[in-house]
Amino acid sequence: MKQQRKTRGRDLARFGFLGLVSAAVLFAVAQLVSAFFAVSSAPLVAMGSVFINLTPPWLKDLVIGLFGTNDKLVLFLSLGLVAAIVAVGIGLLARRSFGWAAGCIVILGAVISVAVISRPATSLADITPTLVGVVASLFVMRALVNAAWRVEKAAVGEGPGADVERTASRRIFLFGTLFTVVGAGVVAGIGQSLATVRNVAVAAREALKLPAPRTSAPALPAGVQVDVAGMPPFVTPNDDFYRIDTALSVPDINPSDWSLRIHGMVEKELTIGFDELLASELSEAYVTLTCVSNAVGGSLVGNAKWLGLPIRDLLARAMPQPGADMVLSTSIDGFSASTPLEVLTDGRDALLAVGMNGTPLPLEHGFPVRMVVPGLYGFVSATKWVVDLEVTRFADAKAYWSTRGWSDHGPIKLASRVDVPRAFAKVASGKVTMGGTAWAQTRGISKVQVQIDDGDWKDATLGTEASVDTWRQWSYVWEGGSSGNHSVTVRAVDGKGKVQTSDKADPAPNGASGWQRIQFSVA
Ligand SMILES: Nc1nc2c(c(=O)[nH]1)N[C@H]1C(S)=C(S)[C@@H](COP(=O)(O)O)O[C@H]1N2
Ligand SMILES: [Mo]
Repeated sequence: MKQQRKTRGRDLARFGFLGLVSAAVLFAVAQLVSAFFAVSSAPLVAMGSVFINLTPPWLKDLVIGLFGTNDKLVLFLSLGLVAAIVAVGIGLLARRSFGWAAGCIVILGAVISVAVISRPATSLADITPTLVGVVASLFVMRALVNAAWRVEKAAVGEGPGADVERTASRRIFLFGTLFTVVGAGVVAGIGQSLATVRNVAVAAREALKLPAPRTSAPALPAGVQVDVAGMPPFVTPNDDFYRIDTALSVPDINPSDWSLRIHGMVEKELTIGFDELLASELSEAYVTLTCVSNAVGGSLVGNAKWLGLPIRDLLARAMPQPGADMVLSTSIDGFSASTPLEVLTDGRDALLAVGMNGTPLPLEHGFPVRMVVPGLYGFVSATKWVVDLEVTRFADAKAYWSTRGWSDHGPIKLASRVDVPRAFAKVASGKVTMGGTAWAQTRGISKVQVQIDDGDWKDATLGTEASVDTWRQWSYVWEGGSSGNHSVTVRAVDGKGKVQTSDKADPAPNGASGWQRIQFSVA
């Protein structure tokens, strides 16, 4: 009886496992073939993207809050887990009926195909990788099912040769699945490398030489970087710049195919290509970007020198009509942002950017062209891989996150942060040099104050201001205190004299607020 149950368990495990392997073949083969089609033709990318689009604000907030910029990895892992469970189910079904299991694989293929077609930059041909994957998967499943049955039959076999057959059938199943698993891994790996090699944006970016700006950013004054060990650099290197977007795979845009259409409530609709953009009067500016999902004290903020065409120049050519109050910018991958027309025309450095810290935009940061708008959170302004600007009205159109519970306006809230010491750091006794960052883009920072434990608020020393559109560093020397636990709280005052509010707010729907307090201890 016990033995029987054990045997039955093994039989089921064998089929569950072959389901898993068959599904892996589908994904691996499709991954390989997708190198020759649109980026979103890869099943995991397409399914993940659809899933992201369905993400409600609380979930986005939770995932970004918990995992920060690892949010995509988390999505892939969860998706993989769900796929694995479904695959095991299909394998078990195959023991009852291969036909039904095959039907499930076909249905899975259909679901993936729908996901692929629903992506903005795909056509019908892009379901080819999935179809090839389905065929390969069915083929493999048939073979593994046969091998699994052979094992089960051999188990009850009697007479001469039965033992030999038992061993042989087990070996065939074992090596068959092993071979398939390794094969799937190799195929997926080759697919990954092929996709990189065939990526036109990578090559185009390397070949691109950006023109010099007509208007350069003023040189950074001395003292923007305060002299405190452990502070982040005043200008964030591209590789360290936070990345937030809904794109599971970075759009692969050939700049020579890129164009931007400006239309809607304009007198003169126009389209601008990449060469024309590069040949126009580009400006350069330091602008600090901030994500609305940044929690109090968080790191979804970065400062870079951007090179681009002032968006007001483009809008002036298109001539917005009276009554228009918004520009809806759309990315090639379907993301969109609603930016007040006024903000884009009031003279601030709102750029159609092509350069970041002296290089073409990195692929993840919007290559070849993105928007950068001082003073607004990224979700309502900083469209990467931008291809369309529609002049419209807030009453008539809604952007990506605004249809998912977030606000349709997003001015950046006055914020300040402690960078040194780190939370829960142990500092030596004696003087403690503290440092941090504060920002209130378009208004600037006029004062930062710190409070140790429950003491009086003390003015911090401000680093030099580069511009009102950039963050500002601060430092403070604390005389030190008794050994044991202490806390430091920070608050800022903006250039208009407004004090940062202590009212706590979550990131959704329009940005976090509240003072950051961190704990540390003196040795
Ligand atoms: N195409 C596209 N552009 C986008 C987004 C996106 O999801 N897709 N996210 C926006 C958000 S929420 C932010 S905070 C900024 C982040 O820009 P970064 O990744 O270069 O830091 O990009 C904005 N532009
Ligand atoms: Mo964001």
